Amino acid sequence: MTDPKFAHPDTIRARFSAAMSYMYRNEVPAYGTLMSLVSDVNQRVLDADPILAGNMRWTGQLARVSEERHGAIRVGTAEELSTIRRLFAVMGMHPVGYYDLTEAGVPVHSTAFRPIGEEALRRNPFRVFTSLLRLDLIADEDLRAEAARLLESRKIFTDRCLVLIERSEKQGGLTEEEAADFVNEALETFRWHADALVDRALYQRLHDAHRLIADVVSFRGPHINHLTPRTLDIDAVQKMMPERGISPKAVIEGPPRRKCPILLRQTSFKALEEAVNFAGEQGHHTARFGEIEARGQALTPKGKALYDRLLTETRNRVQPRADGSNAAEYVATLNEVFAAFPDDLDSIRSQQLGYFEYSVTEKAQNLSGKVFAGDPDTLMAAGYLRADPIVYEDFLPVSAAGIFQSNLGDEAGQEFEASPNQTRFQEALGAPVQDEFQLYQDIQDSSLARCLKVLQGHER
Ligand code: OOG
Ligand code: NI
Repeated sequence: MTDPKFAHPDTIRARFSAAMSYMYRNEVPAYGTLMSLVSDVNQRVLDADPILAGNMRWTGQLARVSEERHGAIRVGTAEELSTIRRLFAVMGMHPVGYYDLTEAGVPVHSTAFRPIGEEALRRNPFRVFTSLLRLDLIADEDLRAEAARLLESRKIFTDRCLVLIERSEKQGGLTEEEAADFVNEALETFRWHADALVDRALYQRLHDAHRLIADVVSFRGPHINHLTPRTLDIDAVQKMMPERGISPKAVIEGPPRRKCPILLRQTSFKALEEAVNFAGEQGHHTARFGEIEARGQALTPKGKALYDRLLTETRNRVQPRADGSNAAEYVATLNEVFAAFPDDLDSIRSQQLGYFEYSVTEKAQNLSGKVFAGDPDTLMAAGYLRADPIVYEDFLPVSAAGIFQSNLGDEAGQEFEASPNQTRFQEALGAPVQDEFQLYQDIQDSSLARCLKVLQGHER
């Protein structure tokens, strides 16, 4: 329970997400163009598909979809990461999942800060994919020491922001006034700084080691590098982007288009080239880009394993080239291989491939007072219980690697020893990450228990 004298963390998160979106729109105008394209397409989809619109209203998603987005940042040190964790906690965002990107040639490991629990997710599902640079993977020892020194010397949080985080932790929340202050101060951490911390020569050395290292180490803060609206038809947006002057990456990451969408499909457009002042000398850097995503159903470990297997099989047959020259072949293969993944909700439910949220139907509600016996399948067949897919709230490492690569430049895929290290990551974070499967399982279990209680007359 949130103390009524404090602003609700969900409200602080919604305000912060809106403020971030406003800031990013001003910094990266193409993001504004993308937002309006996404909102046009979403409206068209909802107008054309009243069943989808009805289902989204029923599950409380209609209200959230136009406000929905994720962002991404990259930090340099354990101290930065653990303070970011405390900052996000003020707005009800907690670390979920561990993603190792070394396997894909990107020297970071990551988590997603996001709200937990159906209520908070319905109110505002804003998430931030947060990566920690793996300095230990820089081979050049001098450069590593130099990078570490730069990171130690920078301050990515305002003093006032740190005071407010601490106050929130001590008081158990922030008053309305403090919350407004906090949103402004927290935003500073994510702002773009055109004045680099380094001169051009050092930037170049960092860049040569890996573009991502230059992006993290050369600047005053972990600028938000993209902000991603959620679309209901990613293929339509992908197709229409060029009409609005935006050129997307070659293929959509993730599963193919399906009747029953699963997990997450994403596409992005290239980073902007931005003018940077390197200790008085002009130069440029590319870091920030745009992305859109379509979210489908969260999968169980069994469903996820099937997804992983089919994606691997697809990529063993065709590796999508960055220039798009084999995009059609890749998509055809993806469709062919994924034919093995059931594409109707009954099969997905009976084979326990995906998570569902249960609710009592209007039909049962209208017969109030009646007691309904039977197991969930019987109750569903009788039309008293319904099961809607739970939306996937997390990320996919192979897709994330594709997104990283598309905006880092295609030469950036570098070989690193795959070295997942969740223990080290959690030490840096100062807390364990939560298991995403458990969170979906909890939502499924509690929704079913609630429904059975109502239907069996224990609670009316
Ligand atoms: C993060 C890339 C991953 C996603 O949506 O998978 C990501 C980054 O480039 O920092 O945002
Ligand atoms: Ni993203």
